[in-house]
Amino acid sequence: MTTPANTALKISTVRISDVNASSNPMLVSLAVGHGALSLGSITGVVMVDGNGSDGMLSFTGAQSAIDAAFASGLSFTPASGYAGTDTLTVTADDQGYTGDGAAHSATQVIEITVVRVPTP
Ligand SMILES: [Ca+2]
Repeated sequence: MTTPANTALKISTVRISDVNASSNPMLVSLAVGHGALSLGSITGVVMVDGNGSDGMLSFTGAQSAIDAAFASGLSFTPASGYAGTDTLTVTADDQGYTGDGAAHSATQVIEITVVRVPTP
């Protein structure tokens, strides 16, 4: 994904799925290296780290609530003046509610390129 410098990017390609989790809450962690993250709506999820200004967010919720939170719009705002590459890492952990008792996690990585905009 690509966004101009100093411009927020809506990320709609995050999909969390864990066939084992059913309605049990999963822990979702989001992290970027060079910017801030925010969600449009957090109805139905419980924020563990609700302040995305440091580039990290985490929350727990059932599958349907997590889907709704991502559908409401995940925004990445590059750090002021930053241009270059960044990586959004999304980790989902079923917290060991099902299966063999051990927590299982899945990670999705989304590459982001922040493009420098020529100043007039
Ligand atoms: Ca944070």
